[in-house]
Amino acid sequence: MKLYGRTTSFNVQKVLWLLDELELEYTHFELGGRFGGLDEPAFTQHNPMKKVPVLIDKDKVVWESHTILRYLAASYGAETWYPACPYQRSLYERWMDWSQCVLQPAFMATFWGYYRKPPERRDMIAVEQALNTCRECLNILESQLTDSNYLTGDTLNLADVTAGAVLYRLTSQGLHIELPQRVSRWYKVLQQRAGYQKWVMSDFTELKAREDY
Ligand SMILES: N[C@@H](CCC(=O)N[C@@H](CS)C(=O)NCC(=O)O)C(=O)O
Repeated sequence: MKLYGRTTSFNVQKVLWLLDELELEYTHFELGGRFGGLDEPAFTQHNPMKKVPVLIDKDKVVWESHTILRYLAASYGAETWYPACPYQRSLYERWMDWSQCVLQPAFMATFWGYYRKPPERRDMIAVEQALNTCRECLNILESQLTDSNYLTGDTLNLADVTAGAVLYRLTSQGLHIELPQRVSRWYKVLQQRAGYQKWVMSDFTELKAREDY
């Protein structure tokens, strides 16, 4: 299996984390960002969107990070990663979709509005508004979390991978945001996973004030 995409990409990190959770063997190729290569015909024939991550599994090509996560979980995960029952799957898939449509855009607005802009180009009113949306999202997560260690049950699943991956940069980019109590406990549990430490909690300072990719 081959995974293409720069390690500093948040969307690539989710896939790398899952590959490690599933204990799969793969070769990782840095691509995009300062590594370039997204306009090369050899790459665009795989992903016409010219974006990373892209997974190649033998003769199969998969792009879009959440589609890759579902593909890996369905192909190689145990029942807890991809239950046969559609309703059981929907219990975590709704959080994946919510992450992509609501949580991640709010976080990205803070990251691109603050961290990836030089100070003189920051619109701090817009950043604060996005931060407030993130706080609302954290409160939603807080009400979902129970005594269980994970977002939708007793084991780690794709809801945790997608929503949980946001927490590191959201809390490490220099903006003030407090995690509610249960979210904070959940974050501590995620931080103990080797894949989270290795891929999600990795250095992202090369993205500071970088607006070009
Ligand atoms: N919705 C897509 C977004 C893909 C995307 O925007 N990838 C970014 C990195 S996070 C990218 O390829 N940017 C160009 C670059 O890194 O050069 C996904 O989840 O896979």
